Amino acid sequence: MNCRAASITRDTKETRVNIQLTIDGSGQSDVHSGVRMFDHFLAQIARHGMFDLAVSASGDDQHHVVEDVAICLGKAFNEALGDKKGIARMGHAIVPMDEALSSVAVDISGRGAGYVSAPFAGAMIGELESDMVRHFLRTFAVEGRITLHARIECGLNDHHKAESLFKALARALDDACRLDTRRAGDIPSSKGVLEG
Ligand SMILES: [Mn+2]
Repeated sequence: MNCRAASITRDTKETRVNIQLTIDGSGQSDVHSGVRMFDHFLAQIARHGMFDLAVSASGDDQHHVVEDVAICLGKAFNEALGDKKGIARMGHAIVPMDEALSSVAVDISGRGAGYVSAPFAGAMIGELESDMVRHFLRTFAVEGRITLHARIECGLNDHHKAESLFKALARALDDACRLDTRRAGDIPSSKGVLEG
């Protein structure tokens, strides 16, 4: 099997981001964005998706850093999946964390769109602006050319709500990216192509 991996670098006046992603990994992560709570949530994607993920990011503003990490992570998935031959394509997960419950469904469709319902009680989760969770998911979906539906179903604690959402994202992506040997390398679309 080819190594499904990508390295993405983005260098602008606002941020510098480097991401290395291995789809068929072991859940290892090395994440440094300058926003510890964001690092914590990104690490969940690797750990529970069984991806290997290295993120190095810095910038002038938290909003810019989160946005540009989302852009680069989306591009990394899109590039690492290549022509998407043999992948399961769709995946979903419902993941609790204590009183919180989140659901994520993804379709690696070639059409990027994020539909996110993630209400938080407070403006901040640790040092992460709460609304950045929604912005991250939508930007990731667009750049990854992934159709993504993400919902916090219930919960009281904002940290629990966000963490269950990232864990559900991880499990859904793992499911959708897996190679289905029954497809024998076919592209899982009646059109014969998954663009992007
Ligand atoms: Mn936590």
